[in-house]
Amino acid sequence: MLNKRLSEQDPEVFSLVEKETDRQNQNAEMIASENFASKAVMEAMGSALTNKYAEGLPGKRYYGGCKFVDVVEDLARDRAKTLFGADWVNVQPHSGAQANAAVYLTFMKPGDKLLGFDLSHGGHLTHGSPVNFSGIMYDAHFYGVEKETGRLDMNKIREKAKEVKPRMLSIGASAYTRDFDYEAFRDIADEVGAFLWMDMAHTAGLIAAKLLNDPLPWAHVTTTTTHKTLRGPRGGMILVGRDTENTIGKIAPKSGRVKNWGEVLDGAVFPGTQGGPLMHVIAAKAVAFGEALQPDFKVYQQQVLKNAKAMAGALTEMGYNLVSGGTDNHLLLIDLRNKNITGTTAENILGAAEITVNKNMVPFDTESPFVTSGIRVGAPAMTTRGMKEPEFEYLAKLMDQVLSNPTDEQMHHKTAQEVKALCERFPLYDAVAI
Ligand code: DSN
Repeated sequence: MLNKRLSEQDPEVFSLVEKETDRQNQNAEMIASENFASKAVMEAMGSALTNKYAEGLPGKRYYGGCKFVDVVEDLARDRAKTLFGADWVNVQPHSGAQANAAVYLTFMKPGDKLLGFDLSHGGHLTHGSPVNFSGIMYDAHFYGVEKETGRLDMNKIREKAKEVKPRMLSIGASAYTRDFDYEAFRDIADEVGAFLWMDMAHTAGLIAAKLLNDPLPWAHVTTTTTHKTLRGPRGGMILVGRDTENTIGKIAPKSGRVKNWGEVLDGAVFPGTQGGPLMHVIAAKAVAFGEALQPDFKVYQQQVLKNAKAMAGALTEMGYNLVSGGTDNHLLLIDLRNKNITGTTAENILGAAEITVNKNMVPFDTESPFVTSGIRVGAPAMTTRGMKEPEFEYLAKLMDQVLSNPTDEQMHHKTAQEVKALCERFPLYDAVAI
């Protein structure tokens, strides 16, 4: 039983894995937070390291038999430090939300004030939404984008921070198409005596490639997922930049027992919010960080930006209304109100045409979060397949032919065939991805 392949041991699950792999192979994957990990990353995730308990940190575990996984975790930590220029990292968070939970546990007490980017303007659930632990346990306040520009106004954020006086000021988004001014955020945090936390989950790959501003010199703590633009396994990570020791110390002097803030954050991951680390995923993170340190990773990220811009240009020419007027990163947020179509309908009909996007609130949305007025579209996954500007312009045209004919099922079917033909020109995985 132990050495049987999945196809032999469990044909039912094997067949579903096969179908999902085929779907990924034949589909235009445009969800901005998704990407395709390499086979090497997936192989590490499917390895015998899944069997190992290793609570604690390399060299300080609560279990025997950790001599090899210790080296794996050290490799992951060292590579992440090199990639982001960090002083300290923890690679154990099972997800971005788990990484964020450890940040709250470190810097906030229940009831403390948070000032975060409003989810309905492009922020994230774990930045104070009332339905998430961050909004339930902490006193969450929000800043958002300006109605006229779709962009953040740092003067307005400063005013809000002076009014709220938060214990922690958070940055980071799941649907914001512009870069952040970290220096200005830090200046505001210093003025009001707040910790500054950046959640770079969406843009970590672009930041690693030095194509977007770097938060690490400015934020006291930075979190990320490892599977979006960073193109690794599903998981999370916490990082601390070079200057953090001194700057955090000024806000919250250390207690006698605390040697450094990295140590406090380590404790907030385990035993604070997690049990045993997923050593197979940590091995896959090490592989992904190794890939991201290669020169072709930067070329990939440059192409992500070019592709997102090409698609933004093509959609704008076809009369689509992009929030903020375009993009500086890997994603577009399309306000469909001038096309008389909701986000839900758009997601469904594009899905029928094998183009996968997600419905998304646009700032000042008039529809509910279940309906929405917009869709979010991202370039990372199709860029990983090797597509460039002409293919992204073509994808924009295919999206338009569906969105302009919302009830024409024949057109959706025809588009699905065109998507399939395009995908066949840019092969992804072999028949089964394991
Ligand atoms: N679910 C992710 C996204 O789609 O942006 C954020 O956690």
